[in-house]
Parts: sequence; C-alpha cells; structure tokens
Amino acid sequence: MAHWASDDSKKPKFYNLDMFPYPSGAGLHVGHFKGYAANDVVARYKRMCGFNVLHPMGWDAFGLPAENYAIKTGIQPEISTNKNIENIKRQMKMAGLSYDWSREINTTDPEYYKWTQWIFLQLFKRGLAYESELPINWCPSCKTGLANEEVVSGNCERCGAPVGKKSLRQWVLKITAYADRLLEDLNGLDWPDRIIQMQRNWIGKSEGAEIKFKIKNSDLEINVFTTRPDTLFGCTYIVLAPEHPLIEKIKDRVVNYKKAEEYINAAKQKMELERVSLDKDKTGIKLEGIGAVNPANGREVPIFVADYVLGHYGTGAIMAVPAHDARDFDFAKKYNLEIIEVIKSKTGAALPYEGAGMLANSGEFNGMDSETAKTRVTDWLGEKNLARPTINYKLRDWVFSRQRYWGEPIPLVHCQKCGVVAVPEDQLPLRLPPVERYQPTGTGESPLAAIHEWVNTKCPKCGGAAKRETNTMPQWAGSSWYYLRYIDPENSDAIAGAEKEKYWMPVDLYVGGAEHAALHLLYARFWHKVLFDIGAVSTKEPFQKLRNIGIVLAEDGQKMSKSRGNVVNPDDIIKEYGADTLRIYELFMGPFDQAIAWSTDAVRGSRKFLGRVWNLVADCAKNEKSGEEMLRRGHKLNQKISGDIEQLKFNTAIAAYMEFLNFAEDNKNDVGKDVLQRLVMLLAPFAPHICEELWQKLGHNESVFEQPWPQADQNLIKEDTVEIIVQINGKMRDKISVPAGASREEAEKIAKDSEFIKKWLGKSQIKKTIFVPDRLLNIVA
Ligand code: ANZ
Ligand code: ZN
Repeated sequence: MAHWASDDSKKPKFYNLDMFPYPSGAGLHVGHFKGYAANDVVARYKRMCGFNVLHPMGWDAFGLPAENYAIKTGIQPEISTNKNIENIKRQMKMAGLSYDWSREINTTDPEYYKWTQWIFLQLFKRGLAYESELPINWCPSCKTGLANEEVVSGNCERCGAPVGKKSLRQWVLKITAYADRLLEDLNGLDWPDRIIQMQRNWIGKSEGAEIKFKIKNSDLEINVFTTRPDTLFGCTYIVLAPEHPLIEKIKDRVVNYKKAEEYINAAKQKMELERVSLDKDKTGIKLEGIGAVNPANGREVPIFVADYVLGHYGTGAIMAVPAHDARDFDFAKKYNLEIIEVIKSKTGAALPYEGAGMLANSGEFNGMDSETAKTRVTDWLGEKNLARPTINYKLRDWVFSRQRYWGEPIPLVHCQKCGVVAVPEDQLPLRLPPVERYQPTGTGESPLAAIHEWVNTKCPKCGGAAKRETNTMPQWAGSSWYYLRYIDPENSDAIAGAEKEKYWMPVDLYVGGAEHAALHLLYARFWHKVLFDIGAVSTKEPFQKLRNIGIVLAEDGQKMSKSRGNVVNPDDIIKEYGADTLRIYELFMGPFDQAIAWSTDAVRGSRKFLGRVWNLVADCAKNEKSGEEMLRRGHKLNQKISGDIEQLKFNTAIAAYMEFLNFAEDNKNDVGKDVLQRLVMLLAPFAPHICEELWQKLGHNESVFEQPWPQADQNLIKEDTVEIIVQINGKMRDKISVPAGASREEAEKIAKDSEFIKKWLGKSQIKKTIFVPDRLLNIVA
C-alpha cells in the first residue's frame, strides 16, 4: 500500500499519531472524527512532501465498559470488543483515513500485553512498584480503587459517582521519583501552554523549609512545612491535620480531648475538595492544655486541629501566619487569634498580604527583603537543627491496581516463604483466564480471585505453593507505551527493535483531546522515562509536538451524548453527503482547537463546494493554458495552503480555496489545465476520494498521492504592492499601500496624501522620518 510506512527509507521520517480510541459499542461519532480527519490531512500532505510517514491506529481495548457489558449480557468482553473494533475500523476506512493497518495494535492482545507486563516487571525490579495499604480513592459504583488523576472534583472519572476512601492492599507506582524530570523536561516540548501548565500544577513543586516547633514541657516536636520561612515571626498558632499521628501521642495531655476527637472523626469523613476549598467556612478545635514554642522568638503559640490542613501533604502540620495567608487569616478572625504583620508591602496593601516585601517585627531580620529572608531564616534555625530546606510535590504515587476483571493480570506471585516474586519474563504473557462471572466482588478482590486453578500456582523461586496476584492493571497501562509498539508491532524479543526505535522516535505530531492532560500524557511520559533509563528507548520524551482538538458539540450546543439523543453518526453523514464532504466540513467548521457546534446546514455547504470544484474541472479541463492572473492566484493559493497545513489551520486553508473558486468561476475562460492540476493536488489531502477521480479525469493513470506536493513559484506571487505601517511619533496611525521596494521619498509622498495622516498631523511640521523598507514609516513631528 502506497501509504504504509517503510522501516528502511532514505526519506526523512514523520511520525504523526492519533490518540487511539476505546472501541465503544456505539462506534465513532463525528466528534472523534474531527481530530482523525485533521491528522490525516497532515499525513497525506507529508507523504506528498516526500516524508516517510508513520500514521498508525490501534485499540485501547481494556477497561470497564466492555466488562460492564459482559456483566449485563454474559457476552465475553473479548467478543464484544472485537465486534466493536470491526465496526469502528469500517467507519475509519469509509472516511478515507490513511492509516497503516499493517501495524494495527490492540492492548488486549496477549502478544501486546506481554510487553505491558514486561514493563511492569522492570518497574518492579527497580523498586518503582510497591505494595501499600494506605487508604485510597474508592469508587463504590465501579467497585475499584482509583488513581488520584481519576478523581475529578471528587467524582469517579468513569461513572461520576462520588469517590470515597478505602484501606486496601494496592500496587502503587513511584511516579514521584520522576517528579523533577517530568517537570524539567516539559521545557523542551512543543505543547499547548495550557497543557504544560496543567502538568506543572499537577506535579506541583514547591520549595520551602521544614521548621520544628517544640511542644512546651515535653520532648515532642511538631514539624511544619512552609514555603514562607520569612514569615516565621508572624506565626501565632499551629495547625495539625486531623490525620496527624502526633495527636495520638499527646492526647493524654489534651484536656478537651473528647470534643477534639469528635471533630477529628467528622473531618476524616469529608472529601478533600471540600476541605481545602478557599471560600469554605474554616472550622477547627483548639487543643486545650498544651502549646508549642515558636523557635524564632520563644513565644508560646496555641495548637489547633483543623481540616483545612491535609494529612498527606508536606508534614501534615502548618505554622499559621494570619497576616500573610488568606486561609489562616479567615481562621484567625473566626477564633479571635492574634495577627502580627511581618511583611510590609511597598504599596501598603491591606491584610492578608501574600506578596513579597520587607520584614518587620522580626528581630534581627527587620528591614531584610522577604526573598532573602526565606533562606536566611532557614539557615539561622538550621544551625540549631530546627529547620532544613525541603521541596514538596503535589504529585502522589500512582495507585495502579484495579479490582476488576478486564485488564492485564499483574505478573506477580505471592509466596509464603519468598514473599512477592516476579513471574519470569520468559513466561510472559501471563494470560487473563476466562471466567464465568465478571461481577466485581466489592470485597476489594478482583473476580480472578475466584478462579482457584489460576490463582494457585508454584513459586517461581522455591517451587513451593504460592498464589497469583489477582489485581489487574488500569486502562492507562496499555496506553502508556502503545506509540512504541507501532514502530515494530511483530517483534517478539523487545517492545521495539533498537534501530527502528531510533529511526522513528520521537512522535513528531500527536493529536488528541485536552482531557488527557494529567492522565494519559503524564503516565506515558513517566513510563517513557523509565524505559529511557533502562535503555529501551533513545529519547527522553515521547511526544515532541502535541495539539489538542476542540470538541464538536451537538447542533443544540450541548455535549454530544447518547442519553441526550443528540449524537451525529458519521455513517449517516457519509451515506448522504459522502466521506469527502464530512472531512471538508469538519476541517472548515472552525479553528481546529476550538469547540464548535455541529450544523447540518453547513454540511450541505461543504457538499456544494465540492460539487463546484468538480464542475470547474469538468468545464475547464479542455483549456490548455491559464491566464496570467489566474496562474498567479493559483500559486498564491498553493503558498497559503502549504503554510496553513503546517500550522494546522485547516479552516483558513479551505476558506482561501473557496475564495479562489469564486474568482475562477467568474473567469472560466482563463482557467486552464495547469491551474486545475494544481488545484486538485492541493485539495487531495482534504478530499482524497474526489481528487483521485478528478486527477484521472485530467488524464493521469497513477494516483494523485504519488505526486510531489506542488510548490508555489515565488517569482509569480511576489507582491507588487505592500502595506506599510505609518506611525506619528511612534504611535500607529494608518496603513498605506506602496509599491514593493518603494523608497523613503515615495513612501512619504503617499503618506502625506492620506486623509488620516493629514488629520493626525494637523498643523505640526514633519521634523524627520524613520523608514524601514516595505514595513514602516515613522513620522517625527
Ligand atoms: C506558613 C505560611 C505563611 C504559608 C504565609 C503560606 C503563606 P504550596 O505552595 O501549596 O506548597 N501548607 C503546608 N502544608 C499544608 C497542608 N498539609 N495542608 C494545607 N496547607 C498546607 O503551599 C505551601 C503552604 O501551604 C505552606 O506555607 C503552608 O502555609 C501551607 F504567609 O506556611 B505556609
Ligand atoms: Zn517461594
């Protein structure tokens, strides 16, 4: 097939990748299709430009929907999944998406997940996968544990149910060990700013210090994390998170412990989101009978337990500085606590003032700027062993195990004697066994736990009786490395052969939805870095350039969804208007990265446009030569479309095409075969079916996609006039047209004739002018 990628080619490579879909039973809707159509234009264009293009497709086929369907119908997930894949593949082919189907992958194929399991074992062997019993996010409806990234505003990312907490044995991946590199390497990526920012925030690096407060009349200490050691003299109380382990140790000395305990138990039930939200009423309770000592000035400060401090961030305890922190300020107002201003702003801003400034009420540090004081105060206490600089991250380790059936089995064995033992690599894939019941048990065990023949096995190390791990991997596992498998999908010795990997990586253009910012894109970067460290890949980052698709809303402006009944099926559109119309419409409907509502009326407009192109070719193919202006405009259009495709500005490319078409239809006698050929080639990536036919109509036997991409003749499109900016005393006042390459004198003369300039100049005299040819004339008056 002409559009399949070659692994040994002298051509430069171009790897453009679409986020692969979950093969849902509903098939694709027109929204999914928008990104695929766009990236297909790029693939076809790049091939014509002489690149060796890798443009593959596959299936992210593990996950809950297939399993839920199996629970409802008893049909094996494998069977329903394969049926869905067939259907979506049919849709993709019908739409003319030029994927290299020889490289198709499926995450549920044992030959594929063998490598997903292999990667897990590499993580395990490097200590990057560990067992934990900490309370995790638990979806009571999906009956499985979830990663932090899968909890959206307190709800399950899958089903929307409120997420609770549950203590459960889990496999957790140490993504935090890569926090710094995940942050640092964002710098070299050509990604949308918004996504970069979301990843930065999610990783949430914050630099500060841990400072020790002694508990009065005791040996115990409270260790707080602060990003503002410079405000230490303004600390007027301490807050412990309700989960803080110290509470247990001091409870005998707390005279109101019974009441405190009630508060603590209630707080633990609350959602994190509820606790930290800024505008929520702050609550807490003072621990009576004890106090802490501010190490800066020896003053005693009260100790509170309050749920606006989280147990698992920093040290789970804070030094509260109400004068310079909004949450502490609210709390201090409510409980009538002292507020001491220690940072003076330049402008005399009101409290709480959270910015930088000059220290006051801070002993020997008075007058120092707050930035310097951050390190000075830390160093000063550091000498007495009361503080040390620290870095904290918001990022948590990745809760990786799922208590569900339809996922990759985790290739580990539990042996009474040897502990946790890895399944030997030559025994991979560890196949998912068929089951009779898919129901999640809800007990925290996956349905696999009920298959005794599978669970009971021999320890690979000592040969004794052992049990298999029955948790499965999350859907994110298979998608964290799939882009590597396309490079070498048949390889049975490695995820991808070294030479091929070196040739194809990194992905040059990755197109997909913005909803993956903190999930898939973070996980894939993490795995990629681990693979880099073990020498399995040659690049630090997987996706060099990323672009997001704006979603397609339904005609009513709402999100397309089955329950709303407003989904548009591409099958219907293709049946009525043709695949090329669907492609043109989706690319023309608006800027690629913006959300836009579907309009069937506008679909008809796109159909008409293609009809007009068709007619123009039919009417004018007999004309041998084009008129000069027609030729010039044809080359200008060529220039515009090449540039627009490179920048993924498909809508403006098509708009320019339409403008040209208007002119051509008005001047049909001037339209000759030379211009028509160019027109057909330029439209081919957008409307491949029609253009292939038109190309034949113009007398060619070979495919239009075997043509080199046409180049614009720069001599022909050179502008004979250019617009230059006219400024008066540095302020822009007008734009004027001058002959290209015009001299200062010519430009001055034309500027002086402009009504605008006359008005702005009034009676003032021109003293001199500053002139940049073809760009700018600045009049100093
Ligand atoms: C004293 C202080 C004074 C603070 C001041 C801020 C301003 P980020 O940037 O998010 O890391 N903090 C520390 N641990 C916390 C926890 N477990 N739960 C809730 N809040 C916590 O913010 C760090 C700041 O958030 C820390 O610096 C601490 O308050 C608070 F003028 O310490 B700060
Ligand atoms: Zn053993």
